[in-house]
Amino acid sequence: MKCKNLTFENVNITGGFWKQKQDMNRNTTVWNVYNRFKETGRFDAVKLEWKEGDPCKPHIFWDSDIAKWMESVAYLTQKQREPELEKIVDEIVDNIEKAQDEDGYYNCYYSLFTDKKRFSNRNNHELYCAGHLLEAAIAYEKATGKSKFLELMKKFIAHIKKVFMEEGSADFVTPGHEEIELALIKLYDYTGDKQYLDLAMFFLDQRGACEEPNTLAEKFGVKYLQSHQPVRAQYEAAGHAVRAVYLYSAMADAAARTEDTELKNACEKLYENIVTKKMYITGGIGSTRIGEAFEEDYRLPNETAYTETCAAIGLTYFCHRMSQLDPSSARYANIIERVLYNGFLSGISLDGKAFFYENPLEIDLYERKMTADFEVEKRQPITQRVEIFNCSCCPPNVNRYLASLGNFLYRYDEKTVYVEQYMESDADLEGTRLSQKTNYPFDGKITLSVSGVKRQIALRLPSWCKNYALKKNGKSIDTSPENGYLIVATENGDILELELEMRPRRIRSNPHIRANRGMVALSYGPMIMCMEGVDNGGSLAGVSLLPHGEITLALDQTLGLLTLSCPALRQEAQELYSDEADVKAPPFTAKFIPYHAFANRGESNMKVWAPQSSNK
Ligand code: FUB
Ligand code: ZN
Repeated sequence: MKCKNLTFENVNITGGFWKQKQDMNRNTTVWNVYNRFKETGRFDAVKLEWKEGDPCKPHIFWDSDIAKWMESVAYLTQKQREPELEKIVDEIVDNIEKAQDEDGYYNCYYSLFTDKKRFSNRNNHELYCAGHLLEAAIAYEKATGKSKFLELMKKFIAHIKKVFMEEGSADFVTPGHEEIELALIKLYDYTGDKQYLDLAMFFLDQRGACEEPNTLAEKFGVKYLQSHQPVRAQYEAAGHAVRAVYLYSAMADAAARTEDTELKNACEKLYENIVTKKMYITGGIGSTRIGEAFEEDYRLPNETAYTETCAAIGLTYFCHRMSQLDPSSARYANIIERVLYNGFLSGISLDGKAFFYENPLEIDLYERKMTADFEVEKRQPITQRVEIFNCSCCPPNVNRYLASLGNFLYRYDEKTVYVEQYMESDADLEGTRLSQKTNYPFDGKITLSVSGVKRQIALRLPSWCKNYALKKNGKSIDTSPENGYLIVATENGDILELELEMRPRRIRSNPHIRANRGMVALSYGPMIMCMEGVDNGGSLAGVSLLPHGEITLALDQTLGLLTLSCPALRQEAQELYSDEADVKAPPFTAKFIPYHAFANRGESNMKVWAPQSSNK
């Protein structure tokens, strides 16, 4: 038996930090996204009633916005029926059925704007929308048993197969925005029908291997669409970050199903390149607004970090798939954890109503004000989350992600269960039942009760954790990590207690990252911390952290989050230039909150990386 990822259908997150997020998603976020999408015409566009002169002109990828939202409803429904939401999805499906062409083609934008030629503009997202609709349709049939949506989408896929694979009659060969590849592999897994894997392989094999239009290359560079080289020769993460990680996810999926070693090798190289040279400490990726793209190695500016929420989500998809290609290593789950608690979660407000598309690591309100009206190159990220964007891909991605978070907790084969993430939960892994109790990430204690079929348990030792204690049925066990896991033999009824030492850490970055030279960041457990002006007297300009001295931990009752207090100095206002001896920098205690919670108390300066003082 190959190592499998346990899917969220077999995992219930029952309490703690993530249950609160999942409840918020079910009760608030999904509805909020629905209401904003409804007001802006996204749901009604499917009715094909929009006319020139009406408000809310439909956009080329609105189908993908509502598809991701429908996929979220499917995941929520899988756990607990939601009749009101289900009714909305059923109505949309009825409208899609009406709008779908005889030949199977469906896209509400092209059906409204009939003067536009289908499959003529590679960058117009028809295949991207098809992929998201397909993912939603699979999820909806699984959750409800209703098959209409998936039947419609299978008809659409048959049309796509005909146009692209059989006739070659489209004006391009591979999608401008990847997504359909991974959706097709989901359909292959769900139906066992190899034609869907073949179509996914066609899109992967053709990418970069044939001549096709790349109209944005002049503006965003030839790598923008990841078709500058055949995929098996791509070793460096490049171009539009969301497109890239969706592609790499599909490549990893394909490699796992076809045992294509060249594809696997490319995935390993791409993974390595991202996590060692192109990823922020928060797990954010895609550093530049220009082309929403990866930049050169180590170019990770903080204030202008683009780090789209969808790209963070996509990185975890890629890592999750990589763990199937390399099952014995905990490295992928470590990155997933980094993204989850930081660069993903910063994308949503604490009340679950508003979103960041960009997730910068520094806000300087003065600088921000100066550049607000600049052209795209210099413009900085917004400083407050909003409920909807013109290009609103991130909010429904957050919806579907939170609703299916259980996907990331466990992997297993006949011998071992790998515990990847620590969340209070119950899980059933073909005979082995696990119950996790934990207050993580508030502390590092995890109790795991094992019942049913016996398998050894591999507990991930997070990369940030230096000390730990492990007990089985109350007795200490002395075990060293193997590839990042603590492996324990278990029997029915065993109870494992793992205590991961969490302590505040001072982190330095690779000196090649110019923006972070001489800087230090603080973390606690999986959480990267940040300073906000609201806690630290407004300006953060003169604050430097002392290299030694105790960093203390506290609970902020209002935010419901852990905070750190770090000995620091604050340089007082002075003349433009002064002798060092004249500069006054009295001691000061800097307060840090988890990065993911920044910008929840109004506009504020913010910093993840702060200068480290040379004073003792
Ligand atoms: O193009 C569709 C989505 O909108 C992308 O994934 C995002 O980066 C944004 O461009
Ligand atoms: Zn997005």
